[in-house]
Amino acid sequence: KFLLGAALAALATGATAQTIGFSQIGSESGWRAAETTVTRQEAEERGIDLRFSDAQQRQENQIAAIRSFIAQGVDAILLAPVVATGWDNVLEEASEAEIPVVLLDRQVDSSDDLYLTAVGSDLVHEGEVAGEWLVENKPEGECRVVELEGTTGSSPAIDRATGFRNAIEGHDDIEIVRSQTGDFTRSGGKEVMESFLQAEGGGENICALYAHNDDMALGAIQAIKEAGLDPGNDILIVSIDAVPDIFTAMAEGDANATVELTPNMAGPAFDALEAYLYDGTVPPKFIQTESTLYTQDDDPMAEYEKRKDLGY
Ligand code: GZL
Repeated sequence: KFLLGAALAALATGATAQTIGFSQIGSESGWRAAETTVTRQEAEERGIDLRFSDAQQRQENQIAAIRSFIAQGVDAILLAPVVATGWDNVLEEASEAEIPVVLLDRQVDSSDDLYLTAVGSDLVHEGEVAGEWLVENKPEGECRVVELEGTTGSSPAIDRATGFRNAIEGHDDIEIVRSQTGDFTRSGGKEVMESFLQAEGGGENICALYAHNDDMALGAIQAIKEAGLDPGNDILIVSIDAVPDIFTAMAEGDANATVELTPNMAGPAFDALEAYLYDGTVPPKFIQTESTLYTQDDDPMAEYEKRKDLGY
């Protein structure tokens, strides 16, 4: 109560708005690095004292960071949860300390009583957009697809797999023949794509790659080239995030389509927190960000220019 009162008093006097702890997953992808950059910028603009923790993609480090933020008596916590399960206890502790938690870019299986709101895209819909692009752009006949999944147990890996399968359902000439996690990293995408190529006769009979993020697709493109094949033509490449480097790949004909994920989850999160801390406005449990498809027809280098300085 005291904390909330202090925060309200501070806000009422227009003093420094809030001290907010941010438990970030890590920097596994260009998109994640951009999210961190944008969050710092948004906090700076709002006069928020941002306490930042990089968990190196380990849930135990995130849990420890949240406990530290509670001990510091922060006014609120941002959490990008690396996986969907295992959060009940620490979220209960934040709730008991009356510190609101806002989820960024991934979801948790915990009861939504345990967080104020979640800011993110419709992860299932992203997978559907990717799958629909393949349905409409695949070559005639059978299309054997390999899939690079995100971090095992993360809500984007689960939901993007679901969405893609929703879209290709009923199209019997499209078949996902191999799926494996590349952990959302370029190196992971390259290593797993190398194994897919070896397992699939050098890649001659792979029609398309669906990667849950652009960084894994970019790693896979390297592996496809090293195998002597032409990414974007011999093997179609569809992924998610819309990072700058996927647009240069598109301009070179090495990638075909991406679904944009904004790195600015913090803006809506800070807005919701200020409304909540300042005048008790309770936000909806989910604040959805847009998902837009970009292909080689959308002037990729212009899209690259728009994004190249955003901290990816
Ligand atoms: C999705 C987000 C994913 C990005 C990846 O909302 O959690 O995590 O698509 C990142 O680039 O690793």
